[in-house]
Amino acid sequence: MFSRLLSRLGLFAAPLFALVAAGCSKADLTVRQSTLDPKGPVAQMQYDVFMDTVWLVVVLFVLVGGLLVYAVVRFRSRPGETAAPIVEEGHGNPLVEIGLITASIGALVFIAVPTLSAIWYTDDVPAESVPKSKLSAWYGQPLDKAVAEQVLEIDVIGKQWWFRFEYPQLGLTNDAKHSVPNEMVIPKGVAVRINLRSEDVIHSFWIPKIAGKVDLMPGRKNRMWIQADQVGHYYGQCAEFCGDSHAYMLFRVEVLEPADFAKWVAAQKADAAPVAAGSKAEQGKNLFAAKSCVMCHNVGGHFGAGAFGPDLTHLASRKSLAGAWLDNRDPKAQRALEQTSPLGTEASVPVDRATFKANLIKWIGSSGIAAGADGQPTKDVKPGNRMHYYKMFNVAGLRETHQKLTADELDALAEYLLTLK
Ligand code: HEC
Ligand SMILES: [Cu+2]
Repeated sequence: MFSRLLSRLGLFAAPLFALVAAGCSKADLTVRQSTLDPKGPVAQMQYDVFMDTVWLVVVLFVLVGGLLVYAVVRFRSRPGETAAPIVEEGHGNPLVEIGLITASIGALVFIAVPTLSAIWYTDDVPAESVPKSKLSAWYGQPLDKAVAEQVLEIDVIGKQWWFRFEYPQLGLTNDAKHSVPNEMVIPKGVAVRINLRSEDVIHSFWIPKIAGKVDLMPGRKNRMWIQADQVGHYYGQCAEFCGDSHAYMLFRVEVLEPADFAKWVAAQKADAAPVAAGSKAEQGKNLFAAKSCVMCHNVGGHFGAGAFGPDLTHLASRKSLAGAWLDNRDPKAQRALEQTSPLGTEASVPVDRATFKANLIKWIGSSGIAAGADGQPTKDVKPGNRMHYYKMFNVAGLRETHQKLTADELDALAEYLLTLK
């Protein structure tokens, strides 16, 4: 009887165990967006709270489940036994009741202490991390000492469906025509305060291996801090449903050695280099002005009007495109590296020019800027994306026509954008 019970239990338990075992190999836990592979103090703190809770719940599960199984087995009716009389309802055992209430409170306190301290810890940069920053060096000129000893501040602005990053202390802002879209770059081992805002709806900022998630709310400034302890390439994601292309609203975090970070800042502040006269790129640059791209995009040194879409001044220095949805590296080489690298996904292969160009053509050609075969805007890459399609008046008859880009025009635009290092 008892063994039959056990084998029945086993029938249910076996596939469950198989599932758990299959889902939990070490490689699976260190995938691109894994909270179980923390790479900085904030993520580590969040992981620790999670594990505290898991262990407490495991203990409770074993205790309660064990008592239940014991009661079922011990008090089962045996063959030949007459049915036991139903136990009369009584007040119960006060000692057991008080014990259980005390144990429940104890369990809650056990979870509350690390949870509350983690909430305080993740809210703002702890005092001991403050004097480490080297803002003056990164800014390229001496700063006031009071300013120089502040932590590095990054303003993160959520838009449908991409992130804009601004570094107010370093002069990399949208107002200064030098904002950084889609790929946030930070120095290794330095505390960074993140100020979160939204220019439209609610978004949420999340880099599973480094920290998160905190919401970006319209009309409100939220705050968190991060620090990454390993150089590398990390994957982030909007974690609050924000419309059609929410699932495509990714971003990247590039963690550099402080010296490389200083070089990156200097490069970002430079204007775009002039394009060679008579080149395909020059043709693309002219199209960029003629085909309304300038209305939404800034290219420092070339055009300076657009602020609605991402700043493209240093587009060609980025590893991804369109809210980090399209990867400009060789995807096969990157996957292979991620599977073999002992560090997991932190290593990154360099950008592949052919992949980058194909992505640009795919993006511009399907963004609604170019009309599809039926004359209607196409939006394959990111459904509903805000890179709009303009209806133009054609000179001959002042009739509305759709903005169409030929394959040659797309090629020229891509060649131009690829010069924006
Ligand atoms: C109505 C404004 C608007 C116009 C006009 C416009 N864009 Fe965009 N563009 C956007 C927005 C918004 C995005 C971000 C889309 C997203 O990721 O969801 C974008 C993204 C891009 C990106 C990817 C940027 C990145 O950092 O990943 C490129 C490249 C680009 N546009 C090129 C062009 C070109 C070339 C033209 C002209 C043919 C053009 N855009 C016209 C608004 C515009
Ligand atoms: Cu979102």
